[in-house]
Amino acid sequence: MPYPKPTRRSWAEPFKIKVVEPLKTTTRQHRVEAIKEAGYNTFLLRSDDVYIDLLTDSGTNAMSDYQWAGMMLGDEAYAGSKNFYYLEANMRKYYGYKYLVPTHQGRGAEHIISQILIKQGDYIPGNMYFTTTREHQERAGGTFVDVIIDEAHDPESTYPFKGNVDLQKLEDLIKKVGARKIPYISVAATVNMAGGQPISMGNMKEIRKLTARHGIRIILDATRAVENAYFIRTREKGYEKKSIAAILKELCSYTDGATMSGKKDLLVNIGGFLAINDKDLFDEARNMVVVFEGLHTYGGLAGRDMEAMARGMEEMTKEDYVRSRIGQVEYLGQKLLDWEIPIVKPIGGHAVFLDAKKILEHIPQEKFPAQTLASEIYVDSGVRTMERGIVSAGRDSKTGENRHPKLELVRVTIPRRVYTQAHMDVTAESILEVYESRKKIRGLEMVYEPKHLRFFQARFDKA
Ligand code: P70
Repeated sequence: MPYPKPTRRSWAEPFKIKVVEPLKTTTRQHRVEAIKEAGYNTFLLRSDDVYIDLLTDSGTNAMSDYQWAGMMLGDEAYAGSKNFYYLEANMRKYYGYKYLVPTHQGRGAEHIISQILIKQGDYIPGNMYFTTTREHQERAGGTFVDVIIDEAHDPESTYPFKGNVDLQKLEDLIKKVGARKIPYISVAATVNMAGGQPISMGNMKEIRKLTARHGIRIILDATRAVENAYFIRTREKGYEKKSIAAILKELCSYTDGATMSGKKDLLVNIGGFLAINDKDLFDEARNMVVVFEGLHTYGGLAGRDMEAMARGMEEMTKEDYVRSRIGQVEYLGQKLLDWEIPIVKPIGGHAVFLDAKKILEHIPQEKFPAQTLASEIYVDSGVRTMERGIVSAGRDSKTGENRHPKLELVRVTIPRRVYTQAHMDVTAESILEVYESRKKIRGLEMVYEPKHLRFFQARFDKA
């Protein structure tokens, strides 16, 4: 009997499952009460009340048997653990920087580099803000200046490298405030708040040229640089045949150092580091880490955590892994696009970002459309997502006024190697359900606002 031949898939998850963690389903009534209790903030839900957890890809990854085996080799010495030296060697091999300072996670490294390099009254340009990064820059007395290209603020633009720095904006800032007031430019790869969008190698080279002329450093936020490398390979001329590992190392080679949240690319649950080429800066960083994190050979981590990170580095650049990782995000995003649900285009590396401004166009930004949408998706299915809009943007540190970001998004974030394609289908169907009943949805009002990084603990009520 003739039958329609399906198009053959070119990839499947490059692993099989050895251990499982049962998921819990809940009733709609239970979820209505749980989200009310949580002040309509998905950060305040208990994970026990969540079915599919797409809050973040940070520290939520599944480690491999190779990493778990490494955990047993943890050398829990206070000083000079062998796991540290292995991590240092692998950092040099995969990222190419000279010196390593381990930290408990990414913001630990952001704290140290900000305190060392930023003086009161300095300016730190960057390709869009990230919450913790900007917070540390401001605490050190600096002012963050967004120099990302305009396309990044437009969810509809399909420009392939929406993470790029606008060199004119950077040059204008240098002219305006003078290079001496710019200790470094903070360049993220990929750009989380823009929708997981990559920066091109060509752009990075141009940034290097421009900053070299003015003696300004480049500090890379390498948190998701592997995913960025994949986009360079698939989208940038001249890189089609290069390995992910070679692209990653080349990208880092144009920068002076990096802050890293190991909880993403490194396929672990905790950990981070600061990497730097300058010996004097390294000495200062090593001096600071003992005050805030721990001795310079563990930085707040157990030996086993450093071992898992070192082994994660060996797995993160494997071609089949990266393709399936980004392929899974793409699969979910494409489903939503097929149903004409507004999302940020192109589909990002670690998440699909729903355009809450468009989906809930009847709710003004002051009534928190993205916060509202995230809580509605949770009530519909128990799928947990995250607000990335006006709540996350916080208040201007000088005027105290609310910032009004152009992007009002809900991030549907995919942990690495954790969920299956069926989980993606269930998620997409829930988003569609909420999308179809969008006209009935009302906004929220904020009833409690914490002082720092308010999105984590803010509470809301129905408006
Ligand atoms: C997320 C997490 C962390 C992160 C990042 C980039 C590009 C640095 C860090 C900090 C966790 C998070 C953080 C703040 C608000 C919401 C969620 N991103 N740079 O879910 O690293 O968390 O290890 O200190 O994405 O995107 P760390």
